[in-house]
Amino acid sequence: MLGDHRTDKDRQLDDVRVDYQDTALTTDHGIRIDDTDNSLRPGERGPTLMEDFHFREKLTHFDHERIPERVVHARGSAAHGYFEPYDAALAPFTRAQFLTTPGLRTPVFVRFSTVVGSRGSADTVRDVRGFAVKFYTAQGNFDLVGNNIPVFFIQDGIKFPDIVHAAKPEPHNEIPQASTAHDTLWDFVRLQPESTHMMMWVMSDRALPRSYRMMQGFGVHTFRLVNAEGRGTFVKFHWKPKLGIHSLVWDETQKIAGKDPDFNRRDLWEAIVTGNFPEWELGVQLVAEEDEHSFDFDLLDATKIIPEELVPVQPVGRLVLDRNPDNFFAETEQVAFHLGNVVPGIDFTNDPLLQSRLFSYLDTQLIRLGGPNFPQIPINRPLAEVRNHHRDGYHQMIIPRGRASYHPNSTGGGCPAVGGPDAYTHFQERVDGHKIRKRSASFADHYSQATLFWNSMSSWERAHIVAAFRFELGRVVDPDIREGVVRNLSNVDHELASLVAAGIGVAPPAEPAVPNHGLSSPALSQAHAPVRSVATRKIAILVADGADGGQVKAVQAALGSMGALCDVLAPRGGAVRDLDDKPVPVNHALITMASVLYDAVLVPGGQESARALSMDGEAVHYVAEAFKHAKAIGVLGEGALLLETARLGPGPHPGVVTGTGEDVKGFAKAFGAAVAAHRHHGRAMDGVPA
Ligand code: HDD
Repeated sequence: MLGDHRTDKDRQLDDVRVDYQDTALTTDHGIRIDDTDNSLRPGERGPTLMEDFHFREKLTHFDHERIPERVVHARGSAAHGYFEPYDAALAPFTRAQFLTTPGLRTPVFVRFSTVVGSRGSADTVRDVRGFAVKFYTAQGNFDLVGNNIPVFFIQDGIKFPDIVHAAKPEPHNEIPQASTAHDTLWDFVRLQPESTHMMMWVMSDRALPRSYRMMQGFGVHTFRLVNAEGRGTFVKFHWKPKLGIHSLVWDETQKIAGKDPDFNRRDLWEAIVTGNFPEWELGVQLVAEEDEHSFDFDLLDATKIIPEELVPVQPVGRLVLDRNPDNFFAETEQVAFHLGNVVPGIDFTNDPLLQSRLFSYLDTQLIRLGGPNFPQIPINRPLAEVRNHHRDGYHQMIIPRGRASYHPNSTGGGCPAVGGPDAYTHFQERVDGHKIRKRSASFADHYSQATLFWNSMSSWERAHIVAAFRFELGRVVDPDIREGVVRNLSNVDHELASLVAAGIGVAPPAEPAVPNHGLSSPALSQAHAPVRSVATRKIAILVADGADGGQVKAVQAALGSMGALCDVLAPRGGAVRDLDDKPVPVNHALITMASVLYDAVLVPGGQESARALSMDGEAVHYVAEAFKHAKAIGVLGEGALLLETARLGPGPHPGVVTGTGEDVKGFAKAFGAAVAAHRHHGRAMDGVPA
């Protein structure tokens, strides 16, 4: 579905879009084909003939259909949209016009991904999520290739192959898929303490986003903005989701991985199809060059954040995704991001992780996309004009005319000309030093910010982190590795390490040399995420024959008007009959879905329906499981029977909303508020078997 406007990128893609309606089948060379079901053979039972050019072409193309998947971030999905700055607030800091021209809509293509799993792995695994944005600006493409976690595992990119090898499935048997719960990753972690801060984030709910639309994005590195006078300002980029930051719970993610491995991909796709365009706000943290050394961490160290309480995040613009790709391979798979794609006004810093990426992204596209002309692939083509002396190579798509393919030249009138007001000029930084392989002493503190993160968590976030460490380390076979990690964690917080140790059969660790510093950063906690909204939340309404059809209609209308998406589920597909023998249309049979695919469950009244559902293990499980996953549950009238059958323990329970059925509107309001709160972690739910 198209958004309310078309971008220049969208129009550029028109040139290569192909439709097949009312066309005839041809070979790749345009010859019409009379039969594509039978190969050419002498006699009906004879061998296939070599001269069957259509057969050969069809099979050859098929045989060569796959390209290497991305070495990391192989699984992803993407969408088109636009970015627009709110105002010219950044004009004193950067020449980048797309950031400083109010009302200017720059087309973007955004790809979200998991990191470790292969292309066909499940969406909801515990992992970092990629958040890569290609801005097609009038000054050329700018790629902001970030993640949903603001720090990284390592400080120097020379260690990237090591961390990725350790995290990927183990090399001898390629197990486990899309999971870090195995020996090699944790062996790396215990031996490379700089990864501790990142592992705290990965063990937190940040690694289990409810939706790409409900997660933050971060440029991670400190970049540099450069203004017209050449003055630099350090900058960290942040994306904040309009719908707030929300996560799934671990048990739920594992079940979704089986029930709907495309959960996040489908969510993004459907949100755009239904016109609920995902939106984020771009924010920046700015640090003047002269303040470079005024923090107790190094701005060039990608394992550190700048706490928002020290440098506030200044909102500068919004990103809206309003169009799904036409073709997954042509767009989502072939898009090539590269940190080195910067436009005038944005520059790098000497962050050694950033510097290494400047090499890796270009290099990887050469093997993945098969040669140096990948920038000509439609999704990668800039809107800005491309003119240079690069020539030839596999799959050259343009026909460069004239004799001059060198500079300087007179045969081409000296063109393409060098320079001009829009030309990129690198920030002039004085650099001086000996050639050495050494980390700066300012990169040496690996624990303070891990502790800051832990201290900033609410009690339920801490419980989830401890459970995640217990799960992951519980799957580690080598006891030395488990112990090593626990020792490491003790430097973060002694109680954390002791709690983890208690769950994995490791002796409690010794008190660390440096005690917990006691500092926290409230901005890090999801418990403080300000946005509560019912918009696009999915609600399962469970019915059987004899349901109160009036109630079903009324709650659907009330919740729908708040922006919720309601599905009616029943033991069978099609329709059930209500109290008055009227049909209630059913969206899905219970067995084709699961409570884990919804944000909340609601059971309307109707004695016969409630009785039938309470005898149906599938329906009872919906309620018990939603309870276990801290989701809102609503029951009207006789629907309460399901709460009893699900044996949830004595109420009232936070987030479980009951109503008599007389005031459906009032009930819907209270239930809507419970759904908007996302989860109700204060419940006593450990004893519920689901
Ligand atoms: Fe990377 C892909 C994000 C460090 C090397 N990376 C890739 C993608 C994202 C990130 C979102 C997927 C892009 C897409 O959707 O196509 N990577 C990050 C972040 C990092 C980071 C936020 C740390 C701050 N990456 C990093 C390092 C290196 C790489 C240190 C190597 C030195 N990353 C790659 C790569 C990939 C990639 C091998 C694989 C596919 C691709 O580039 O296009 O070059």
